[in-house]
Formats: sequence, C-alpha cells, structure tokens
Amino acid sequence: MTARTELRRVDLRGSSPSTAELRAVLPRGGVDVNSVLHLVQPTVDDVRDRGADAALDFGEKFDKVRPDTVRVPQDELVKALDNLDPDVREALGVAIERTRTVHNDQRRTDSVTEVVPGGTVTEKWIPVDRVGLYVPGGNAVYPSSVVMNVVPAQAAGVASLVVTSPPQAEFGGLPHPTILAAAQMLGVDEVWAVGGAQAVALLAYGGTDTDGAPLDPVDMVTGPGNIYVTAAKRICRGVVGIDSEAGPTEIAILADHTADPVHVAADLISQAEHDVLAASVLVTTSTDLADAVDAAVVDQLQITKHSERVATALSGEQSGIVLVSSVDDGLRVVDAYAAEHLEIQTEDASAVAHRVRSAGAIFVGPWAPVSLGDYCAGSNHVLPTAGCARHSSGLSVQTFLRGIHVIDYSRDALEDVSRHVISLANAEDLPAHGEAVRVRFESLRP
Ligand code: HSO
Ligand code: ZN
Repeated sequence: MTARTELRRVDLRGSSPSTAELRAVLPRGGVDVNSVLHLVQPTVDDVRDRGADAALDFGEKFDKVRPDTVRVPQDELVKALDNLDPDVREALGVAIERTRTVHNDQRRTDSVTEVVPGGTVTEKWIPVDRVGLYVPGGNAVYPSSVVMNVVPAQAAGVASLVVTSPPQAEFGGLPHPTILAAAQMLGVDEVWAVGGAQAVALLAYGGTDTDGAPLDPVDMVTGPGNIYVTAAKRICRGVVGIDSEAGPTEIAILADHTADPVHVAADLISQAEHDVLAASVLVTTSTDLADAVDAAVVDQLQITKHSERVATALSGEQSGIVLVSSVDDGLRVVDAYAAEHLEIQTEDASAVAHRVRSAGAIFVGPWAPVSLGDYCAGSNHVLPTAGCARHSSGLSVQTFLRGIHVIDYSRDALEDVSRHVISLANAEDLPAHGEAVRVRFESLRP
C-alpha cells in the first residue's frame, strides 16, 4: 500500500500574529528527555563505578552482543576501509575535503588588546584536549555525521579523539563497518564498541578495558543519539562538556511563485525521510505553488523508499504549508520558527537570505538543497533544532575551543587604575579585594 498525505495548511494572510502565536502555529515534534532521566541515572552510576565491565554488560543486554574489548582493534578499521564500496569511499573523500576547507578557515587567531600602555588582555584560543564522538547504530548509519563531528574538532586542534558506536551482533560485536571506515579515513584510530547511555558514561568517567588498557575519560562529548543517549549527556554535563541536544530534524522552505514545486516537494520529503517526528514546513506567498507542491508530494510519495515514514512525518502536526501575504511576512514566520535548515526559494534569493535572523543553516536559491549541506557543501550538518537557532549555532571549530583571557599589567598600569578597583570593591563590600591591590603600593597604604 502506498502512503498518501496532504500537508496541513495554515493561512496567515491578512493577519499579523505575534511571535508567540507564530510559534504555536508551527508546533514542533520532540521527545521528553526528562521523563527517562530516572531510567538512565542508574546506568550512568553503574558505569561510573564499574567502568568497562558495566558498559559491556549493558551492551550485552541492549545490543545482544559482547565484544572482547571495548576498543576496536586497529586492523578492523583498516579492514573496514579496504572493504568499503569505492563510490562511497570517493564520496566520503570529497565530503571530508570540502568540510576541512571550510572548517580550517574558521580557525581563530588570539586577540591581543592593549587596554592601556602596559596593560594587555589576550584572548587565547585553546582546543579541548580530548573529545568523544557518539555515533548511533541501528537503522541510522551516518558516516557523514562522523565527518561533521571529527573535522571541526581536528581543525580546532583537538589532540585526542575517540569515536564510540554500538556493537552490532551482525558484525561480530564491532560497530557498523561504514563507521569504522569513516573513522579510518579521518585518521581517528581510537574507536570503542559501546553505545547508548553507557557509552556517554564511559566517555565521561573512563575506565580500564578488559585487556588492561586505559580507556581515558574525555573532556567533551558530541554527537546525536536516541532519547537515552541524550538523557545520559544531560546527566553527565558538567563532568564533561556536551554539544547541543539534537531533536528531530527540521526543514523550512520560504518560497514564492518562482520556486519549482518538484524541487520543493523533494526537499520536504528528503528531511521527512529521517524520522516520523521530522518537521517539513513550507512558507509561501503563492497558493498555486502550495497546490502544486501538494500534488508533487503525492507523486513522489509513490516512489520514495521510506514512504510510510515520510507520510507520517508530513501529515504530522509538526509539518505543514503556511500561506503568507508577502516575503516580508514569510521572513517573520521563518525567524520565529528558527528552523534547523532553511531554504530560500524566492526571487532575489540571496537578498532575502541576507535578511534572515534565525536559522541553523540557510540554503540559497534553487541549487542549494539541504541534502547538499548534509554531505558535500563543506558546511556542517550538526545544527540547532527545536528553535535553538534563536540562540545557538551549529557545530564548528568554535565548539571545540576555549577562549582564555590572559591579563598582563605592569606596575604602573595597575597603580594607575588601583583607586577604581578599590572603590568598586568597597561598593560591593568586598574590602579584601581592594586590599589585594593596596598592599602592593606603598603610596596607597593607609
Ligand atoms: N539532515 C541531517 C543530517 C544527515 N542527513 C545525515 C543525512 N545524513 C541533520 O542535519
Ligand atoms: Zn539529512
């Protein structure tokens, strides 16, 4: 049976909804991570206390397989790359090269500011020392996500990287071979066969492998995962840094009468393919386009592979077509929604794109579909979901850097500002703060 669907319509023409109303009109799918925290906490505690043995016990229970060691032997990575489909290998090579080109350009130079003669503040950018990248197993095998997490960390100068992914019974307790091959291509030689909440906990606390080798804790965990992985990241946050929590994927397309409905439908379907909770939203000034997109979606659903999943996502409350009176009104809608991915398919797309304030990534015009950015644009595909684009950015070199202020003042420069430090310290009733300055200068002693 072929699934059929129609996107729900929201007609905002002639109205001027508030930001709150706009957000209510475009609800989001999501998962309630808080509701599983109590289930995940004992797993985290057990791995913290018993390390690799506990992680392997949980793997045996949930993944139905127990590898001999947590760390995947080096020759398995080499073998996986040797056996990788040559077309996939070539494509991954292009994705890595382009992603590296963009991310190498994001590297920061330290800023040195001479505040006063003899007084400088330097902002020094230092990479996180060791990062763990979680790669989900199961249905979603995304070697592209290995690229998108590893490349910015490497470009930032992270010296030590570990990839962890669930052991798969069908691969003899190793993670999926495509994941191993991607790690090998990227020059990551430490891969662990651990998944789920136990993987996050083992990354956070470290341990000792079954063969006695150390499993060093990391300073930061990145990468998407299911609700239990996300809960474990929330629990371990603080012990380790984490990237943002990944919710179901979203695409919003702002389009006018110039857009091609076949392209628009294909792009809406492409993100809906990820997840029944994925959101695909078209915001358009043209009812003709809306009708034509509906028809094109029906056509394309007949032939798309994951039609049931796509149809469920497109017919969900989180997806729909929003009719607006003008591109200006459309911009207000997409800014309020702050989509993970935003395509602009309008006249003067570039000028319209420059006016957008909130989106994870913006895809300009007819030749920049989201799937280009998913793999080979050079941009990163780990982007803020759930409206977090209002305050956060996608993964980049910056994610893996810490900015440290280095304060260097001469005697004269300190003496020059000392009375202001003392005044502020007194105003805050922290006289010992002032005293720490006063004690250095004979002239200031009472
Ligand atoms: N669109 C997903 C990333 C992805 N697509 C991986 C294909 N593979 C979230 O940005
Ligand atoms: Zn995708």
